[in-house]
Amino acid sequence: MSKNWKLKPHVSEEFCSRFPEFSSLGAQLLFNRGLEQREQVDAFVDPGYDKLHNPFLFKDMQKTVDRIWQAIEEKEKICIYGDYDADAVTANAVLQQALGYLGVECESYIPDRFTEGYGVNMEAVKKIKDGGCKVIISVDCGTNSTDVAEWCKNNGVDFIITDHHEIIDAVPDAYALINPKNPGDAYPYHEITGVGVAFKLASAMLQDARSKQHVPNFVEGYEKWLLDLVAIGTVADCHSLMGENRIIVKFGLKVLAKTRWLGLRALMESSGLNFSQKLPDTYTLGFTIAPRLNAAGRLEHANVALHLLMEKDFVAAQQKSMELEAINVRRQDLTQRVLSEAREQAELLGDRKVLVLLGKDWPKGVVGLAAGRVADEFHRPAIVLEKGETESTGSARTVGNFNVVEALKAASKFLIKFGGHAQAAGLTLRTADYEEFYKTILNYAEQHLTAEDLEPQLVLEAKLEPADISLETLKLLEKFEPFGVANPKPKFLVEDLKITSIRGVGQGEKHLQFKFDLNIKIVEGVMFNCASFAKNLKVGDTIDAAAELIADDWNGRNGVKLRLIDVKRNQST
Ligand SMILES: [Mn+2]
Repeated sequence: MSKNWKLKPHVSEEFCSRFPEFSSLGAQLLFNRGLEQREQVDAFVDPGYDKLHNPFLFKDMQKTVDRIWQAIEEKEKICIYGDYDADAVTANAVLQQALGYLGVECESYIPDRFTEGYGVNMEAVKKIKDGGCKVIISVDCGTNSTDVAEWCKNNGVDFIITDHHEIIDAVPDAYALINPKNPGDAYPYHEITGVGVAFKLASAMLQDARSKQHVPNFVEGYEKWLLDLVAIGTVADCHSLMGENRIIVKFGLKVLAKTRWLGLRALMESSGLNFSQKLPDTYTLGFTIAPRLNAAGRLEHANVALHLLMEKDFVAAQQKSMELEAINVRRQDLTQRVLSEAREQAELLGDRKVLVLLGKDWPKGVVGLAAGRVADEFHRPAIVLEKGETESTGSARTVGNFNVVEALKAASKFLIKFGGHAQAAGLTLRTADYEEFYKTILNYAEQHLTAEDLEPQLVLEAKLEPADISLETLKLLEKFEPFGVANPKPKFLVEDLKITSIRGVGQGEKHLQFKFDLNIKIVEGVMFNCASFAKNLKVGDTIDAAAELIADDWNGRNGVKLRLIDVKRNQST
């Protein structure tokens, strides 16, 4: 089935005239990203490192920095406590590395997904205190651990929270709360991730160390070597890549190509990445590196990933990365198995507007991945749960503007716990209430899920004229990199493509290679994993396409071609 194509409204002449250094196509892309003021456009085009915000804008930053110095001087033990996803694991590593540079070895603690669940738990904090730690620094979590904050306060532990999550109830009474969502905080950027906040603390410590001349042989700009991991965590956490995150990711990608993290180097080697030919991009971070870091916490324990990142011996790092690679292969197999069983169940449910799927032996670590895929494939909100005797745990993913947390709230009397964002949430359900829960969710969807939400949509940024299919446009697109959330790789509408050659390639000929006659020139195109409709196309047909413009450097060529994402038979033929 072809998707519904939505072409962005055409930019005005007046808007184009304000940015004369851009072609009208370039102006259209700026406009589509909401970049309308001169300063916004300049900051976007030139995301300079010196434009990162001052870490001391966080309300509790100075207090935290002073406390850490005190711990260093008095040789108090510090423990960094973080969750098990890639954002948290990179945050943990970044902070450990920076404090290590300042001469203090920190301990780290990551809860077990299967026995402890996410967030800061009291049992763990008690254990950490019994182990002699007086300072606990949380990364990517802790904002809503009000009970832990109170316990720490009463038991002689200074609990420093670094986090980016919303405050749900009360502000925790912690020693410090470094979170842009802290009421009254002056930090201006709210899209920062967990690893971003950890990096801010690291930068603040390093700045302070320099001004106090605390560290002999202090290397100016040392913190830049941390940026590759910060970029990985930021992309993994699916936050906007506009604003400060754009600067972080842009520089992080440069640093990654010559990374100093031996563990990361080993991981790239074992996953077949090689940057001598082509520099890493956000796709590499999001689809190769982050899934591997996440795999450890999904199937076993996130310490496997953290210990790899912190490894100082390359041979040991290679061993650890092979171990992680093997876990990731298992994670892929498990996801495929759960996905195929989930698909079968979904088919049986017919045209129910929301899919709630339940399976024994669907590991909790991968049900979220399966829910995302099911929602995508069936164009419907999906909830996928691991079925347990009494409790079933899983994840929800949405489509369109349907808010899954609100949907879960409407059915909360059947839930033991739930939480998350509009697009994605986690939940634990009383297994016996599955039927009632499903009915309630369907009722809610009946009222709140619109026909538009259920329509598979493809947003196209502009119509690409034959003359725009050029190296010049490719250069324009490079200025918009790195792509990601809030700054997607542009997809275009290309009309009247007359097929002069078509050929199946790859296993089972699942990819198609085209040549098109565009009157003024011949253009090549490629379509990966074609649907059956595309396979019926033949020479002489004229099609319209939703496509990206990509480089064609095969055999030393220096050209461009179209990567077709969706095609439709041209209406006028
Ligand atoms: Mn996070």
